[in-house]
Amino acid sequence: MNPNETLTLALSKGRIFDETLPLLRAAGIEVLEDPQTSRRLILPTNRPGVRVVLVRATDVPTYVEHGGADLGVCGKDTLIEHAAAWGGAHVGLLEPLDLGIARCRMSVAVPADFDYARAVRQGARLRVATKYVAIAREFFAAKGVHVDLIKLYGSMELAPLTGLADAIVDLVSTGNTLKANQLVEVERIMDISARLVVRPTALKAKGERIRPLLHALAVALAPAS
Ligand code: PRT
Ligand code: MG
Repeated sequence: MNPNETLTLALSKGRIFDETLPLLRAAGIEVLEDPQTSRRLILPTNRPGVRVVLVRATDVPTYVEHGGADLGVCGKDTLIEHAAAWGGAHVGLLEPLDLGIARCRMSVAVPADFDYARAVRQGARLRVATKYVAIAREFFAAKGVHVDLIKLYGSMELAPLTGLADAIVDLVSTGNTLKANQLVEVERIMDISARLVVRPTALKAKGERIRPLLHALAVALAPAS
């Protein structure tokens, strides 16, 4: 099939894939292979000309922006950090739908025995470990708290336990991970959910295919009345 006629949707394995599947199904799209059992990175669907590509969650905006995919699903956290990585410069992505899936919150957490409120009141300089440097920088700057940000790529929870940091900024959903590591949530920075993103040039070139899909997804999201 002519690549100009193919619609490519970028998803990441795990919760984004799992939670997007029912929405696609409601929009009439069945993904024909299971990423748990298949090693393929390009998955066919029941719709000729619609395919899914599996990429790292943090690579979804890049794939969509640069034409590796036409649409994608990724967390608002990822979108904010992606935009900031480019100096807040214009990122060529439209965000037409909040899919309301993969919900969680971005929070500040500290060891249970650390008096965060007191440290902030006293104007202490906090060492904060996070994967979400842009969100953390913006949040503490707005609060007028001085921070040394320590960029990590995973297991943020470990940082305060080893003395690497005083606090972390991370995603929280059930709170079980924090609890298991004797950390407590002391600030809720923002609520997070996954968004559908589209490249504007794809919408222009393939609008007759993309718009009905956006519409069907929006209908699937609408609360049943
Ligand atoms: O895992 P990988 O390094 O490949 O990439 P990723 O972590 O970016 O991907 P993935 O699939 O883990 O997350 C994709 C998106 O899901 C994120 O960008 C968020 O928008 C969203 N999401 C929703 C979450 C969570 N909930 C979540 N709980 N992403 C991560 N977590 C982690 C959190 O970082 C912490 O380690 O789960 C842990 C906390 O969970 P609770 O339930 O113990 O509070
Ligand atoms: Mg993860």
